[in-house]
Amino acid sequence: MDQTPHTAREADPFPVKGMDAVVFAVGNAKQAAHYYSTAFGMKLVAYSGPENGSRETASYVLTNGSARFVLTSVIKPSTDRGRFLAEHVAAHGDGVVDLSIEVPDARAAYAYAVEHGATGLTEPYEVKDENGTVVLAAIATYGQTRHTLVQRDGYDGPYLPGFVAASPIVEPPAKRTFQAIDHCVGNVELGRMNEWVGFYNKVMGFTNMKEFVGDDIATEYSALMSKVVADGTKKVKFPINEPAVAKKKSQIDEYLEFYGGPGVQHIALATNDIVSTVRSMRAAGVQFLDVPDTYYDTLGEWVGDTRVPIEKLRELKILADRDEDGYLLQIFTKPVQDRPTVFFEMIERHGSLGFGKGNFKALFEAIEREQARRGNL
Ligand code: TYF
Ligand code: FE
Repeated sequence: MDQTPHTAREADPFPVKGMDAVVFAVGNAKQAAHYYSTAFGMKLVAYSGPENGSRETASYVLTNGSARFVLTSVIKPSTDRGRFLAEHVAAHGDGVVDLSIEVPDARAAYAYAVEHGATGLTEPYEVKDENGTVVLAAIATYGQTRHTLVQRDGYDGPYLPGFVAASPIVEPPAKRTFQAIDHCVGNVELGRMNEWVGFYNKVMGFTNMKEFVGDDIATEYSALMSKVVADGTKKVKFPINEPAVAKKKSQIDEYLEFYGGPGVQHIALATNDIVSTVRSMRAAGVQFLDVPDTYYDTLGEWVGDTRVPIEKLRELKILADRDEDGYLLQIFTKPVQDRPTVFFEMIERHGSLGFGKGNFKALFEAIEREQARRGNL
């Protein structure tokens, strides 16, 4: 039962239901759909393409629990939308064009956002089919990224009007690899993190979470600064990174250079059995960041007991962190395309609402080793 007092519910200026989808513009959505099916264990559930009236783009919708990815590629641009997507891929490579957010009232959310300084990209409009009606609107965020605001009102189709149900590409794994989107991270230019944090504060009423990487840590070893904003219910969490001027070239600068500007850096996916998740993803060929063995030599001393024995974490190179609320287990993939841009995180939370602050040093050193291997450090 919803225990939220009535007044608290009313007080939320920008209520959200959760992430609706992460929408990727890619060079070859057909092959990307295969990768996210076979390597990430996701299930193809919906499709839109020339066979059902979309002659300009092909889109594959994959889910895993409540997590939804939409992979779109351009077949033949003929409208502004098609040209935008084609140019997005040309400029940025495969990347995220849209962090869609499900809201109870898209018209109200759009009006609030625009009134508080957001750039409106698409005014609220209705789309309907035999499965019901959806209201959509979109606002701009960092770089060429947008937030589509999706009001579903019990819509019963496989994704949105215009999409048809599709069968899985392969049989999904017996055991689910992840079940939700935990957080979505953006990289912005040097000196602009606070501006974007302010954007989410003003435009969406999101508040800052306590975890952040400040000046002190940044110059010491991380070469980045980071703050986290979240909606009132903490279902939507957006960390924002900017490069820091440090001894070495920042991993955020590497991203900005190869992505061609600000954009989504990583998507964290929540699992309740990270060991089996990592085993099956590794077996399917997903590459994760290497962690030096010495990390595990002292881990037990400060992280205490975890569900997974330290030796198993060592074997699979899973990181662990603890704070006053509990602990978390996490691991990071290498970039999933040739450009050193977008990557994923798998995270198993046990009480902790943090982002792995205790791992920042080990993690950023691992990222920098990869950066050096690419000749970008
Ligand atoms: O989302 C986070 O804050 C953590 C830590 O380049 C992190 O996953 C932050 C920056 C980064 C990689 C990981
Ligand atoms: Fe993260």
